[in-house]
Amino acid sequence: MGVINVTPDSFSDGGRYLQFERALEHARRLAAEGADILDIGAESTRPGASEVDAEVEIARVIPLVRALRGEGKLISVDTSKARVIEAALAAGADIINDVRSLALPGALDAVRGSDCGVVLMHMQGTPQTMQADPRYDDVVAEVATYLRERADALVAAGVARPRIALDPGFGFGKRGVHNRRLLAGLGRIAALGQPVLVGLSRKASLGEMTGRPVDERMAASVTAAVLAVQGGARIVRVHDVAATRDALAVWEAVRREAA
Ligand code: 7PJ
Repeated sequence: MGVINVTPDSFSDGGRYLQFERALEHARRLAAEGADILDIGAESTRPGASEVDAEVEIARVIPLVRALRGEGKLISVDTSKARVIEAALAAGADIINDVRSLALPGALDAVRGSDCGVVLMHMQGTPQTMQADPRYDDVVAEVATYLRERADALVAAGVARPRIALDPGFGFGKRGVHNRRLLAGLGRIAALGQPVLVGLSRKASLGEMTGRPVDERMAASVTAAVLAVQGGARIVRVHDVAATRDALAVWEAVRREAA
């Protein structure tokens, strides 16, 4: 899964069309590099980020969904708001990727009437506060329990189980040690029986382990992606698609000989 952010750039207002053109070009590059899924997001969920209005999210995301559908890739929309989910599905999105696990008002209802895939992610707290003081007794057990209960709630609401993928939510209300334990214990999340998605690409936890700033974390991100797949992840959400593809090709080729 390749990451496409459509957020206004910080040094010029760019104009909405320029922003769209840049994001489209980026998405097509990730597709050419071998992404199977293009994940489009307009709401920054970085620690401390402020919220984006639904209309703004729709205006940024929907033109991209329309432009990219029919190009042979699955289209995922990274959002939490019911109105954005409805607009994304109407525009042809295949997957709703929600860091809030469809907990906002109307979000669950918005996916029930479709056959889209859904990604449910664990987060402790909210993006505004989540990194203040995250605490767990047993992070892997607590995250697994949350994801199992949330998946069961969706199934009870009529979302077929094969539509649901689970994500431990690296960096979302987790300290370094929590992220490391989750990656080491990923098999216990995979054992829930749903496909697991992991997003560690360029995240602060990798910065902590390597001492590298965000634009120098490709090697760490690729390593994390390989460890995630080895640990049972079926989908990795990454910025560096070509490098991740190469690394997974090596992992896969060697694994075949061992089997
Ligand atoms: C994730 C995400 C993640 C899923 C972001 C960033 C922050 N969606 N959206 N999992 N992270 N499913 O990429 O640094 O880990 S935004």
